[in-house]
Amino acid sequence: MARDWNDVFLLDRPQGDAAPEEAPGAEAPEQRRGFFRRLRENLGKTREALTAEVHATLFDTLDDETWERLEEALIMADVGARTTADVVERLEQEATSGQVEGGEALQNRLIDLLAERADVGDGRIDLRHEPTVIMVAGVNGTGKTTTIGKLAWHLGQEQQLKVVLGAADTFRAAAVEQLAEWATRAGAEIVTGDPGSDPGSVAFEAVRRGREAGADVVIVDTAGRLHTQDQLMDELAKVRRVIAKQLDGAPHETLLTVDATTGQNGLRQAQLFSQAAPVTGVILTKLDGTAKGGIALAIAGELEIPVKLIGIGEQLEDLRPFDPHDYARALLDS
Ligand SMILES: Nc1nc2c(ncn2[C@@H]2O[C@H](COP(=O)(O)OP(=O)(O)O)[C@@H](O)[C@H]2O)c(=O)[nH]1
Ligand SMILES: [Mg+2]
Repeated sequence: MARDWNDVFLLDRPQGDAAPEEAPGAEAPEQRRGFFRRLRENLGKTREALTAEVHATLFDTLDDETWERLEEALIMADVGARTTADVVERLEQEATSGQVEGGEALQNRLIDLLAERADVGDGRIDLRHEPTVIMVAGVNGTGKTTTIGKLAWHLGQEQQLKVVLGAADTFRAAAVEQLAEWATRAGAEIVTGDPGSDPGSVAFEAVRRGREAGADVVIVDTAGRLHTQDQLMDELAKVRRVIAKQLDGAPHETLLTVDATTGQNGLRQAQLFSQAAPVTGVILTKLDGTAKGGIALAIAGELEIPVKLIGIGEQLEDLRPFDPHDYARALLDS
């Protein structure tokens, strides 16, 4: 699973003679450590609560109450009923059969089991198409435009790829301006339509322009607010069809933004969207707020959709690849 940007992006780039730290997209290890430290801080409350419960249960006599209390604590942390039940059942089996002994070993095993459940599908983003088309969907306010901006920056500035952005959220003029600002920072080209114009035609034009300009990546922003859920899903399906008409096999990635602070509601959103379109990955945003954090494990574990990126703020450096093991450790560590 991906820990660094260079692990996330699957590129056809010839391996040059440059030292690894000079390769495009390489970053200093302290950047990753800094992000992880902030993630741990943000999830501090959840970690304290979970760790206290783990100490009160796994480090004590193991009985039925142990497993019930542990389940409750994980569900409170947003881990999701099914993932929690599976993980705790497995841990109980291993503990009663004597496979894993001792409080600390059980705690470590719990971290491993949670990480395993979250490690589903391919966490990478395949950029080997010409161009690769990424469609970003999600409920209004979950962080689509901001995330696209950050992603475009990493692709354009770090990976030195040519990026075209499609501003297919034509419902709000401000949405286009917001994306245009990010395009400038990222050194990306932007394709826009008139306010209120057809989102499909903007998406179509963005992909057309991407092909014409020999872009490496085209990222299409979409609207997340329509009168009804059905209308929203129809619109997304239409944008997808239009993109496919312009380029066979596209969109290659459909990424869904989920606001982590919405907890189990985020899980339901992901469920609905993935029924309407083949979602290839989730971007979990706002892990810097009141999020309990377990939702990352619930989405991956229950929907089998990989969480590819996580966001912990509004700045450029606040978006990073998701690593299940690091994440489980940030949630539950002594
Ligand atoms: N705190 C925090 N705010 C975020 C994050 N991602 C996005 N936002 C903010 O959430 C708001 C909505 O984001 P936006 O990208 O416009 O959402 P969209 O409607 O889905 O395009 C903006 O004010 C963003 O700056 C995040 O990871 N953390
Ligand atoms: Mg937006």
